[in-house]
Amino acid sequence: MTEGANDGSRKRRFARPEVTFEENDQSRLQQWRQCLAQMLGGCLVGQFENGGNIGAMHDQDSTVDYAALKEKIREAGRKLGFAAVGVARAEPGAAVDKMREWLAEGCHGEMDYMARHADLRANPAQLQPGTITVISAVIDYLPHHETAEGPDQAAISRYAQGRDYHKVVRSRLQKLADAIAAQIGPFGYRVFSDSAPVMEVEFARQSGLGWRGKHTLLLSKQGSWRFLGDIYTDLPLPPDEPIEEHCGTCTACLDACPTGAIVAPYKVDARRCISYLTIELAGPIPEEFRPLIGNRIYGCDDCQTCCPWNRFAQTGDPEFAPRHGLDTATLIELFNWTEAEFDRRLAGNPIRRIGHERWLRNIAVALGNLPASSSGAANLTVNRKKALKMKSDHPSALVREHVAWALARLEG
Ligand code: B12
Ligand code: SF4
Ligand code: SF4
Repeated sequence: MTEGANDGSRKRRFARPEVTFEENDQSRLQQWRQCLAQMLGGCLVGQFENGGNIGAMHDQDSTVDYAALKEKIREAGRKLGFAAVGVARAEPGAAVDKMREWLAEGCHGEMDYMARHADLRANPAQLQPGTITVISAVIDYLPHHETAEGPDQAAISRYAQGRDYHKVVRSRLQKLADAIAAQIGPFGYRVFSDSAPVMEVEFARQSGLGWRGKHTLLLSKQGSWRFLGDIYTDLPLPPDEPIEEHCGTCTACLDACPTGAIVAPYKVDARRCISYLTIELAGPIPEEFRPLIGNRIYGCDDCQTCCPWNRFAQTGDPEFAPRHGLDTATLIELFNWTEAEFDRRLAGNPIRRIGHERWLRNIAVALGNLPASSSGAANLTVNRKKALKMKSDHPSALVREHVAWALARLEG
């Protein structure tokens, strides 16, 4: 899962260039003002109305109790559905050197933007001038505890079975920013969720929202099925303390990874990761990985399903509940979606971003990976071959090549 190409495209710049916000923020702000007043006690809403311009930077004010403000922000965050909110200094520290090593080794594969934007990632104030503080927030997304193990079932990673988190998380962060403005007046900020070069896991870790698991994701005693989002801001909020790590001697995620992508604790070589291979990679999936992908057609959850801490995870926000039967669909059913159906059914879902061609590429690979032992394997093979042959002359060379690979495997 990676950053949206450009979160600035739908934003309008106002008088002060350091702050951007979405087109309809002013009208949304009006609607929200009433409920924000209730949420945060309403004391400064009048001032906000008079102050007006959210595009201004925050004038540091010795009369503001920033520690108390932080607690109010946390409380407002909880009311907006965030599982937790924390604060860090806008200094990613030692994680930057590790990121540069990772890039130097080429672990980012074809995700060129990771290398291109490394400096912005390392320097928050370069991305958003005036930034001194990061407000980190997490939203739980676990849609259910089921795993896609039926012989003809498609495995779609859990984060992608419901609504697109980029929009949901950023829209809630915007509401949180509105709530802060209602409290203290205009301040400088920008909201992100996997939408710009931001070291989200590192800031969440520094904010005390969890520790970094050996799979590199943010992990907490409530598990790792959480989306992260951030507000870069010029508010001098006091930072929270990081929490203790609790991976101990466990190596379950390293052992469970089907492709050996967690090459060392705290290090994922994206080029081997099924999430990268099925989502980020535009061209052919290297043949050595195809058999290892199994029935995973979009992303992979194995390093999380095996994690002992996820036994305690609760079902997440209803926004991320499965839609269009993506939790139970069969490979053949999804393979037969026309491009128009793909576009229509997946509107508002992150999968749509990969496009129909990569979708067919991924499903072709999964169709070629017959489960090792399943009753009715002969029937399965016949049905799969039939579906694959229907796409043998697909206009896309990428699809044709993966279909041919799958057919050869089923025949061999
Ligand atoms: C690029 C990216 C990917 C890439 C690379 C993943 C990776 N681990 O680097 C790919 C496409 C493979 C990917 C996959 C997934 N992703 Co992704 N991804 C990102 C993205 C855009 C950037 C992450 C990044 O900077 N990676 C680069 C490396 C250098 O950074 P790093 O792993 O964080 O840590 C390095 C150093 O900091 C250092 N380090 C840091 N601390 C420490 C500590 C010690 C002791 C040591 C030794 C080293 C060390 O070690 C690493 C270098 O080896 C973030 C969003 C964002 N803007 O942050 C989402 C994000 C990390 N992804 C997310 C998710 C959900 C996933 C998937 C689960 C999706 C799926 N189901 O398929 C998988 C999980 C795979 C995995 N185990 O990482 C979520 C994670 C939420 C969480 N709970 O942490 C994020 C935060 C998006 C979001 N806003 O919610 N992703
Ligand atoms: S997402 Fe899957 S392939 Fe990627 S590191 Fe985790 S277990 Fe390995
Ligand atoms: S599986 Fe074990 S090592 Fe991996 S993140 Fe979970 S607790 Fe840590």
